Amino acid sequence: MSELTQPLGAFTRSVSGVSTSGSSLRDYWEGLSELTMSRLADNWEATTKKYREGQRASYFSAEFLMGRALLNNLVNLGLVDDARKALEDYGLNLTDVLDEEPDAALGNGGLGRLAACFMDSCATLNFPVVGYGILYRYGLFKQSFVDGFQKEEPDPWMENGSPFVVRRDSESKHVKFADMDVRAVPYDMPITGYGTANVNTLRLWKAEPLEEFDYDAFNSQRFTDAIVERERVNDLCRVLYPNDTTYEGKVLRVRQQYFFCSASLQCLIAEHKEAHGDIRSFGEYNSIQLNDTHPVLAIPELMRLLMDEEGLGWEDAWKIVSQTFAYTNHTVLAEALETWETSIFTKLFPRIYDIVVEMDRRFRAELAEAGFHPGKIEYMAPLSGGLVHMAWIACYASFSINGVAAIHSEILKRDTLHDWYDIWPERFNNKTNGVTPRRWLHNCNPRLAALLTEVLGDDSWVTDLDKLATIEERGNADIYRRLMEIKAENKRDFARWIKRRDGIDIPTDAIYDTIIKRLHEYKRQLMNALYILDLYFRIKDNPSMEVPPRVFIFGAKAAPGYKRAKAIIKFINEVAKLVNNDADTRGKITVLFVENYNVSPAEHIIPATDISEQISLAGKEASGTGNMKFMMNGALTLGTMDGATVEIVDAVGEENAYIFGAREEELPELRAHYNPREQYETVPGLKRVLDALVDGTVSDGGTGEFHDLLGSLLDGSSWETPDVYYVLGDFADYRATRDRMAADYANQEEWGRKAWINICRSGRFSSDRTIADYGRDIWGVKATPIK
Ligand code: H2P
Repeated sequence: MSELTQPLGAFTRSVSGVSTSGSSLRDYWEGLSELTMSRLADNWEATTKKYREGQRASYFSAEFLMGRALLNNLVNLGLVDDARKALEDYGLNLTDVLDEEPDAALGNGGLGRLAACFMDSCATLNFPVVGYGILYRYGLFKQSFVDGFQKEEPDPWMENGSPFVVRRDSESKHVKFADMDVRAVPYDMPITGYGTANVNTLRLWKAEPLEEFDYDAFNSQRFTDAIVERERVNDLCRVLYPNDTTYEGKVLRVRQQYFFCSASLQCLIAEHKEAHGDIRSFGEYNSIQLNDTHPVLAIPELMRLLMDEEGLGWEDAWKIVSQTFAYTNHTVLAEALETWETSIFTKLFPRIYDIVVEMDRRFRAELAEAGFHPGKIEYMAPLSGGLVHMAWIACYASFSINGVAAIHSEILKRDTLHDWYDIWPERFNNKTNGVTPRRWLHNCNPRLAALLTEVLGDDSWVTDLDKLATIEERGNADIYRRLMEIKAENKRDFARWIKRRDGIDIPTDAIYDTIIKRLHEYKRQLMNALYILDLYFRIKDNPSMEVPPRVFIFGAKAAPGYKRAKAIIKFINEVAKLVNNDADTRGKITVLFVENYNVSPAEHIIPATDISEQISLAGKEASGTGNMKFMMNGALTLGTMDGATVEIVDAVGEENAYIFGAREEELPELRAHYNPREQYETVPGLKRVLDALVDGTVSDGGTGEFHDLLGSLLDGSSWETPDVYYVLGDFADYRATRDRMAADYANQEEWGRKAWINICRSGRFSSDRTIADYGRDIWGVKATPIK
């Protein structure tokens, strides 16, 4: 019997209210989770207390894409083997129980997942950092395919409670809007680290009515008024917004942003005063990292709290504010530069609007004094054209401004934020993203983890990924063979998983070639699908053509309002239908579009993948983080010189990756003479696949969406130039490179050698490195172990 058998039984009975034999898998999951919570409680409390004493940082983010918590916590507490044995004592297996946990999908994609990796690294490094966000009732929507079209359904991930979220009523705060007052109730999630007793905190706020009911209204028979009012407050945290919001969503979105910023700041101020007495030292002890512009309302809100609640004057308050905030930009696309109609501000919080007006006045005066051109001042001002410019406020008030990969940070300085860089070059810095090697290697790929530990002689790589560099030279034919065997076993696991999950059969003896990320035109999933269709036609033309068997894996959600992205999903599904059902190509090429892609599916897909598709148009993908997860798991990158792929290539050498496509610096020149129609006519294969969009080969179900897709590539429209993302321009090189890569796979030893080099050189893409950089260069925090 395992040490955990008895307590597991007790916790499971207590959640199910029946005997262990009558308890469901879900009850066991909950029981084991409660048991885990009981094991970390004391250290959690001790960590929280200790962190309040010294210098600390807060990570403000509207998104935290956490995924599942139980396995991660069991690993960190060293309880995996005991838990497995305990469950066996009840006739159950750990994997089945872990599968009961819903993903906490409080994010849209890379930005939210980065925040989650950061939480993991902060805890592992014993850094006094707390994450602050929103407890959405519905996380990212659940995706299903109906006749190949994406359908969205709400995902009530916490409807049955969550053992890993603890409500802390006593620390509730009061957040005021002009039209409503709400209670902000914190729900805390423990963040365990690897190889440490420290347990950090992610604090997610939920909005509730100040009083559960307006009893007067209720008693005077106005039931519905009372209930409507209550629902209005509950609406606040109901849904996570996708990146492109409609006008109706905007007011609510701004409300959400202000809500969590205000509550978090009130909390930080109260804790600071308790620990240090004087509010004036707030900026010396606190750094707040703004994860994109979503939490930028924290800037005027901190001004308000310092002036209106703490009695400071503007100058003193501004000094504190400009010591406190640091801003991270995550994209050069339009969404990087959130702007809100001033009417939203005056409606929701007139006082915040007044503060922004005063900021704007001072900013304009400062620049005029320094001799700036009025046109430039107008462009850079916090308020202009009837809009509040959140990114400009962030740049004005923050002492640090960073991009998320070297190339991206350079583009910020050169283009997106060039005017600010001109004035305050010292504020700009780069922090290349990273991913946690616990979730994305150690936990999701145990076979590879065991091999690395064996070769290194210990498992110190789990918290010091650079250690892998020291074993690179031990690579030999035997290691490469074992690596390929591990990959093959992971493929068989993955095939079993997808069979069980979705009832789909896929070959296991094939190259697994994967693209998993948010669906966006710039990420060019369309180019990938066009290649597959072209390959299909080539095999049809020449059935005896030698092609290594390949499985093309997709995972992607499209924002519900993003029509063209949804059309691309339909197109990929159409290609899958065509290719998978044709006897001429069956077994040779298979397309698998994994429904409802999320963190947990990624944990199955990545260890099984051979080829990591990172094919965005150069200059558009700020960093990418999937590219790093694949590299750590021995997939080779097929990509453009974009985002962090540039640094991956720098680490492994171009000979250990497959790089194609226009370079960012070449594009302006290429574009000047670019004619997509000419590509269509002259690039081999292109005409046929593009025609297939509209000649009946595939069907958009009569929606006209494929006509629109084709039009966007060939003709553009009055508001956009044709082929904005240069799909046709890069196609020929993509095709040649991808063909060459597939052919190279035949040499397994050589492939294994390249995979080994990728794994061994992935150290710099650990989020431990990233967080150490933030801690040292921006936050000034130090490791603060409780033991
Ligand atoms: C974004 C960028 C990625 C970047 C990530 C984290 C917004 O993620 O586009 O290039 O790696 O932030 O910095 P995503 O597209 O996946 O939502």
